[in-house]
Amino acid sequence: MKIAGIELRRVAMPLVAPFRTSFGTETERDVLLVRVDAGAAEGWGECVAMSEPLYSYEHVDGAAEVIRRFLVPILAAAPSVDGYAVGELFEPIKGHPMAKAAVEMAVLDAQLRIAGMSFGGFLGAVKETVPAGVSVGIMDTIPALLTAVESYLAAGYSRIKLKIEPGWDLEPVAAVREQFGPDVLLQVDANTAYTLADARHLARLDPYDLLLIEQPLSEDDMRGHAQLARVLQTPVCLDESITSARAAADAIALGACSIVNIKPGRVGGYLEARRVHDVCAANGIAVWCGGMLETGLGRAANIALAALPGFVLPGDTSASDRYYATDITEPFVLEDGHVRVPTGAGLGVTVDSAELSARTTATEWIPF
Ligand code: OSB
Ligand code: MG
Repeated sequence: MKIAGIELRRVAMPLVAPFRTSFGTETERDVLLVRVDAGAAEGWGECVAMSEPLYSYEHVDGAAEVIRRFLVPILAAAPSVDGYAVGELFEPIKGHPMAKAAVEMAVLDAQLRIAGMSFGGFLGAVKETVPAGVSVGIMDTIPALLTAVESYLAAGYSRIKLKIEPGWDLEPVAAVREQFGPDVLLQVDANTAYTLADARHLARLDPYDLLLIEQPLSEDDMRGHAQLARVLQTPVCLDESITSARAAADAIALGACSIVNIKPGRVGGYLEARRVHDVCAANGIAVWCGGMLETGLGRAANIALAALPGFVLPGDTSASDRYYATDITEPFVLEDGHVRVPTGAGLGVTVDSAELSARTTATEWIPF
């Protein structure tokens, strides 16, 4: 495939409600989009880096700089490019998986739109719909949390994930269990807010029969997670720590987790995400698809990925209206607690150009 150029576009997406985690509060998603012009088709990529380096070391301005300064020249110098070539071409550049993933996604989208093949078909999706979970932020009060959880359950979400941090862990979990009963699929996500010294405290979550506890310790603390996993009954799931298929293999071998959250941006793209899935499947490790408050573009690709056979737990693949009043593509909606895997060519969703223009804060065209 021959590429004429790449457009970097910044889009401001106000969230329907503030989203608070142990690392900060988001009220507006500052999204970096990558548009590849391949002549016969254009392809879209969404960079999941956040405005500040609080979830991981990447941030939106940094990702844009890495793309324009290092990744685009590599692609521009290649005689021909496809989705598989992108990862190999970017190998010499260390790190910056979210920047790389956004470019790879855009190239794959263009290539698949030209080939008339869907993202799901390309990745190996085996389902037409996937169950949708929802990630519920830290709230000011327990009643506010219970109101939010009640409305998500009423909407049909099949799994609730509560964000936790020291001071907001046992009480919210106990309150949700007490209010909504033992049958609700419930899990927690600490986003690295604890240390191994909190092991006994975290073991007090055991009686609540949680599906998993996600990333309790630091990103680079594999051994700590292995030690923690030995004292908790709640299964340990890793998010931030799983930066590649190799990291997943290491974590599994060490006993650092028994479940893996797969986020394509965090591992450098959808092809590496599929390799993480394959490593986990080969080891009998359950996976689910994480989210980064994506627009309809990233959501479409995540939902396609979540339809692979190893994704046996509901993901953070919520309906669009959980995040945005209006999206830049047609919205994903809940159907009986599920979202539908797009079947059209490429991502299978169409950008609403009026909506996109209205939300755009900056554009930059880089010809090849
Ligand atoms: O840790 O999974 C996380 C959002 C931003 C950054 C990190 C995380 C999250 C979420 C929300 O939990 C997932 C979503 O619904 O998109
Ligand atoms: Mg997480």
